[in-house]
Amino acid sequence: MSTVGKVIKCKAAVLWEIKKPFSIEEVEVAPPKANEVRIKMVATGVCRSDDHVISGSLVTPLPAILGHEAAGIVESIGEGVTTVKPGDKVIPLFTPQCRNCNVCKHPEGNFCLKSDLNFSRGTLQDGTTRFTCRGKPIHHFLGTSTFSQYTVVDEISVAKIDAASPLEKVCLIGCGFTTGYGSAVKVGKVTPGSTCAVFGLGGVGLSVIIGCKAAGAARIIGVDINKGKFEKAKELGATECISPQDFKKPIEEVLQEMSGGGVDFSFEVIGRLDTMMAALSCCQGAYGVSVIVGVPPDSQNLSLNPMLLLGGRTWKGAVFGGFKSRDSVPKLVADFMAKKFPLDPLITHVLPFEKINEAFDLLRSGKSIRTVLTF
Ligand code: CND
Ligand code: ZN
Ligand code: ZN
Repeated sequence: MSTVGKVIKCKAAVLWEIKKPFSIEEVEVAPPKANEVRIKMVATGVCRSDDHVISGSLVTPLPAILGHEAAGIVESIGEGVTTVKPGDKVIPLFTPQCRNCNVCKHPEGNFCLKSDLNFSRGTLQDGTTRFTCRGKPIHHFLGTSTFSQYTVVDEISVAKIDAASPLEKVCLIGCGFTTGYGSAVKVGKVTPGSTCAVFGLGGVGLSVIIGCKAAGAARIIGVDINKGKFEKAKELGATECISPQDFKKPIEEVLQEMSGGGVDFSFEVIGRLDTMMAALSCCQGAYGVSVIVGVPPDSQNLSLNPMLLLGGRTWKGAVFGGFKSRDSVPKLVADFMAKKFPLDPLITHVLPFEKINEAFDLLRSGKSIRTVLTF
């Protein structure tokens, strides 16, 4: 029986309050309104940004259905939707691309003004939600909410992808891979022969390494306090790996010495203020480029001596690897299908969706890179 136009009852992982596990609930998912798309989820990755919500360091209205790294199949579309149709394989986009705002019209910008990261409303673009649980409206997260068997997204937050693509792998193109890879090739613009330092060797940091290698970096130094991450980092292109805990002096000094005065490119892929400063300081003072990829703790500031920048260093950051999402995601999926980059090494665990709390425990204990939850 067709579900088009009807409310769908299905399972979702609801986060009722911070610092608590998800609760698997029956939720009601309303049909898509105009310019919206309802998606049957097939696979979703677990990214540290979702965990930042649980820990309270990334603030979004609760209760909510989190999840922002996924792939699925369009179940139905609302009035006026032209870019996807029922049956299409799609990736939901936590950074939308409205194609009308100043950012979307700028050749370099990708952080569309319609992104919910700007407002933290926890709704779709029309300001309302499509989820209900136990009679209560449940918030969306970043316009994606992929920890649900069905979700509704705005048309500006979804990209159609190759019908032959394996959704349980390309879901990583919805965040981790793209964010890391783009941070190297598009935001940092890593150059051939350069020396790079990557702070944080999780799914996003390892994807930065894949990008640095693809861009032709000669040396890629991985930095992590969990030495269990070193082997995979080397497999993906790191030429050396170090732990700050093995040195008495600050890690930025160690990296300056290792690179003869400072690395060309550094990336912070953890989400901590101290490592953001270390990453900035370790890059060469006249031409080094440091990129913030990690999501910092809510409402905290850094103070720095402007001399760090006066000599010519560049300090920048980006969401979603600087990629314009709707334009780039289908191309990245095509590149994956053409074997231009790997995703398999990033996927260490595959679990049924119901085991979502186990997946987060694996992430927190440092045992997983990416766990893919399948529906
Ligand atoms: P994950 O937790 O898998 O990796 C972080 C790594 O950092 C782990 O290997 C830790 O061992 C390591 N680490 C922790 N503390 C330290 C420390 N003090 N010194 C050195 N290493 C340390 O996280 P992930 O790869 O999923 O995500 C990384 C960050 O990227 C995180 O902050 C996440 O929120 C952010 C992110 C950003 C964006 C974006 O668009 N900019 C999108 N998604 C995720
Ligand atoms: Zn826009
Ligand atoms: Zn993410």
